[in-house]
Order: sequence, then structure tokens, then C-alpha cells
Amino acid sequence: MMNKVNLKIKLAFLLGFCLFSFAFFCFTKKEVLAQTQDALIFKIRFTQCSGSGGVTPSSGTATNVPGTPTATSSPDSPEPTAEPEPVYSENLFIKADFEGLPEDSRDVAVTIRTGNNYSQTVVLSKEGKSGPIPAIGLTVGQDYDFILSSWGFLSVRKSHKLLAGRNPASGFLDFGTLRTGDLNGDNQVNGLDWSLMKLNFGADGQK
Ligand SMILES: [Ca+2]
Repeated sequence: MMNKVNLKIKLAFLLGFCLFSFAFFCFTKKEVLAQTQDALIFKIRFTQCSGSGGVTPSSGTATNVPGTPTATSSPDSPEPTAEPEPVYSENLFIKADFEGLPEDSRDVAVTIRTGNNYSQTVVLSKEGKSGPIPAIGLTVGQDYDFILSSWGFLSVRKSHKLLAGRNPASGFLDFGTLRTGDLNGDNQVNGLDWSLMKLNFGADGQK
């Protein structure tokens, strides 16, 4: 009788031990799985943050893409150059006086030309002198008859052999004094000009 009681106690104890062991195993496994999942999540986040260089660019932050030009150029970058001005190796420098004009009022427009399709119009200084006038299309070493004209004055002709570079080599090509009175621009002073002058003789211009 006692043996049967002891056997039941042992079986009950063994069953309890098994149940306790099973419960402990399940609880431990759950904790391990949870820790493994947390570790895996941490690993994924760490890889995303540090995988491509460490810092993830935030919105609104300027990033420098390789090969993309930046707003500021380096000192070695070539500066944009303007279109170069055309250069003429031969230039004329002329001067002229004008009959009847005050000495400080000779800043008039004049045209210098030849019979070979050369014509340049410039405005002289108050002293009646020009700056460099390009000798476009003219040939160095050739003799030219330059004709200087201005409205209201008779034209003046002057011969000159074109030099390389500055013409003349120093000073100015002097056309002397242009005579006044050609009111209709036909390069003559005659009764027609006189008639034109009489139309408004004694009148004053607007100021
Ligand atoms: Ca005339």
C-alpha cells in the first residue's frame, strides 16, 4: 500500500518537474527571440546610417555631387573672356581747321575717303584733331588721295603713302583749312548758296 502511495507521489513530482521545465524553456526561448529581434533591428538601423559614409543628408542641405560645378569657382578656373575687339594695324591720324569756326569749336563730323571704296566718318576734337582712324582695306606702301569733307565746307584733298602702323609716323595728316560757304553740299560755293543764305539772313536759331 505504501509503495503505491510513494509511486504516485514520485509520478506527481516528476510530472510537475516536467511541466516546470517546459514552462521555463518556453519563457527562456521567448526572451532569446526578443533579444535577437532587437539586435537585428539595431543592426539594420546602424547599417542604414553608416553604410554610405556615415551621414544621411537632411532636407534643405546643399550637397556637392562629384562632377557638378559649384557656385564658387576655384582660383585656377579660367575667367570668361569678352569678345576681342578687331585690331587694325594701320591707322590714320588727321587734323583740320574750319574757316569761320572759333578755335575751340572744331569738334565737327568729317568724312575721309578715297576713290577705292574707303570711307570713314569721325568726329574731331575741339582742336580739330582725330583719334586713330582704321585704314580698312588699304594697302601699305600704296599712294592714296585722301579727301576730307564736312557739311558746309569745301572738301580738301591730300596725298599720302600708307605706312605700316601709324599714319603719319608722328603727328597728324594736316588737311589745312576747309573753306566755308557750301550750304547745299555740292562742293561749290556759288549763287545757289548765296540764295539759301539770303532766305534766313538776320534770323536767330533756337537755344
Ligand atoms: Ca554749294
